[in-house]
Amino acid sequence: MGLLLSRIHEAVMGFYGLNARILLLGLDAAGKTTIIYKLKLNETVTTIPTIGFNVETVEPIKNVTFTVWDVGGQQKIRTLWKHYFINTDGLIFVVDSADSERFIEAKSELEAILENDEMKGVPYVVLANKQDLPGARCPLELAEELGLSKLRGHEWHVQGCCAINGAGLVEGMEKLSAMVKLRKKSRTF
Ligand code: G3D
Ligand code: MG
Repeated sequence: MGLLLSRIHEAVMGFYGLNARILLLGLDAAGKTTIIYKLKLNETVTTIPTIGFNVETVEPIKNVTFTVWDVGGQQKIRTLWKHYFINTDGLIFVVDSADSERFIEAKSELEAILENDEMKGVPYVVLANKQDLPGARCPLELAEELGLSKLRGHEWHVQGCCAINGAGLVEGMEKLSAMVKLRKKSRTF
């Protein structure tokens, strides 16, 4: 295994012992599938098609499961989300940093997710993906565009990344596992 891949693998292992359930969401074409493949979890991705809604689950590595789907546009199916939100420990929200035309859409989808009762207090990492593309907004600019500092009630972090070469994915996973651990710890007391 290459050095980068083994580091990514280790970052996922950082969740070890936690029984963590992680959601990986974002608009279509943000880069979710590419990220999952980069995480080397691709061998057993199962797609479960629901009406207008494809949910991908990834075979757990140790105790960490990833559930992936495209959000956006379909108001009606949002009522289905909550079934997948139950017992979520962390959220990874992927954004195409070069697609500024869809920032407003991404922002409202992220807000809709975080407002769900099942997502109360769940920490999240926004992956500012496609940093390699010309015109990509840097992570801080993206955080500003999405109004992240105004969203209350969640620990969060914004991480620049390039899913194609894997840059930034380790850091993003490490941040998320640290936040998930902290929250789990605080809830056991
Ligand atoms: P999704 O699963 O969120 O819908 P995908 O998104 O993972 O299918 O990615 C959508 C397209 O964006 C793919 O291109 C993919 O290669 C590309 N992509 C993903 N991450 C990056 C990145 O970091 N940089 C660049 N330049 N492209 C990226 P195609 O051409 O296959 O549609
Ligand atoms: Mg996909």
